Amino acid sequence: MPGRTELAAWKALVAHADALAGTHLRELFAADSRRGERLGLEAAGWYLDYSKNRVTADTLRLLLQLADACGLREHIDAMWRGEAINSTEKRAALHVALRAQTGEEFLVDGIDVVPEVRATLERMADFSNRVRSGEWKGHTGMPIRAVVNIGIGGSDLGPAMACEALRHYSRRDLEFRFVSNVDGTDFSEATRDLDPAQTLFVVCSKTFTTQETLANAHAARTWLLQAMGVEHAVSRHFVAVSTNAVEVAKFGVDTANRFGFRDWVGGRYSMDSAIGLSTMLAIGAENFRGMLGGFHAMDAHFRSAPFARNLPVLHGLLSVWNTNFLAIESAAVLPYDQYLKRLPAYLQQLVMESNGKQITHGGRRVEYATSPVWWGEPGTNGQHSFYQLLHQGTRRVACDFIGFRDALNPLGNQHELLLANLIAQAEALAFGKSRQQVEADGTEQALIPHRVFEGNRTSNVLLAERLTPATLGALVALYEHSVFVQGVIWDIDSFDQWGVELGKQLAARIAPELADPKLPLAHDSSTNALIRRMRLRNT
Ligand code: G6Q
Repeated sequence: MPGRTELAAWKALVAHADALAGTHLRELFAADSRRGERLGLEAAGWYLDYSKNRVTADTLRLLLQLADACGLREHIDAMWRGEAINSTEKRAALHVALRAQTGEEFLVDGIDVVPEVRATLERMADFSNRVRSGEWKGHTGMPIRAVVNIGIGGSDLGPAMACEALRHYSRRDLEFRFVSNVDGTDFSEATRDLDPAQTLFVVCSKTFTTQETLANAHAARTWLLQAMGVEHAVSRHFVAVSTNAVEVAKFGVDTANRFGFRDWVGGRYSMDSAIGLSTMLAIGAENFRGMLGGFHAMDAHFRSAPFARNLPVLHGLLSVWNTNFLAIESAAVLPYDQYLKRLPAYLQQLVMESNGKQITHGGRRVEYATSPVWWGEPGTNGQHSFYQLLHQGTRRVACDFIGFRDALNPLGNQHELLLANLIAQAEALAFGKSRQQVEADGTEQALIPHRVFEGNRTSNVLLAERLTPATLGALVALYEHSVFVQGVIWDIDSFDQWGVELGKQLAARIAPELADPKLPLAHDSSTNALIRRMRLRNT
């Protein structure tokens, strides 16, 4: 198969981007009075307005041709069939099976995995009902009042984001904390005001070998045992979520309290697996099922809608357009909802760990850019911080604005203010403010260039009626599938993460060198000097 840049659709897009370079969004809107509605699309409770992307009908037609030329339909089918689309790890990536609905079947190596998924969900529901009702007691007979999730990366960011996003639906008499960093401060600050007798630790680790998580889990064990005195207290205060039953048992967690999942669930795609146990403890089993329903609604849309009307497909293709043909190197996710304050961090991992790659499935180096840099903050806070660069900086950033029509916490007219800001920002980025307008304001001559906004800056607006477990699920599924679409176009494995290995190996070598000043150092001169400097505390 020819490389991506050899495809006719790719070449046509390069030429098309050139031809479109001088066209401003103002002209595109002026030429079509219905553009704002025509370039809009609704699915699974979400409305995407993509009219403020620098695209025409031709752009979309060529992007859809590119998708066909890259075999997007076949790749989606392969994912759903449970094929080993994670080519470097030779595994399926079947997170869609985690939200399968009645009657659906997902096969991995010829075995339907849905019954096991269902059984795990039942066990999670039973356990969380017991904890939430107070039936589950700690070692001294007291009910649980605080849940501390210990995990990192994919075993932290999803539940941490979801617990925050769905706080409105959560039990307010249960406290939820998340410990991920190997920095002892994280654990110490998370637990300093907790009562061990009423604290439950949920240790989340797919492998149960992750250095940071094991260090924190051991710290938690020590913290608990110092208060309880007896080893068997552990079984009332620790549960584990892991694929590794052997290591969980070695740690001392009762195997009855292990919730499993399979290796076809990648860490950053695992928030709706048993890794979501803390989320279920917070919002209850019914709401968790509601969230899975939202994921499933977006899955079903992604699987069946024609590409031209397919929300994740268009979202992904627009990202490819921005990245490869408009040379936009960065994307900001800007949720206008305080509950979504952890969404940018969650998406950073989902997007950049998935598509921050440079080697194709076939082992060749790519000749084009892959994942943009993703970042963001909730609005309106970001407006008083980095939006200056979005509007007038020399770099282009593609923005995703996210908002909800209904306020969960209505307070005077604050929700209208919030939404007005969201809509205004997208408008300002696209249309800017011309020199003539600035002059007409009577602006002092010297300030005119400073007050001009050139506009023509790309954004998507994603709107839903209300932040619910279902709309959150659908939103995450939208991004998961968008990332997949981009990975298919770029011909990379979106489901591995070899890039995190080297640092881990070197840290494992340096840790003992820091601890023992007598060990000889054989790194480069900078690394040696840094190690020596940090050893000083020991000498
Ligand atoms: C996610 C990555 C990574 C992983 C963490 C934690 O896709 O694989 O972020 O989730 O390294 O791994 P464990 O769950 O095995 O502790």
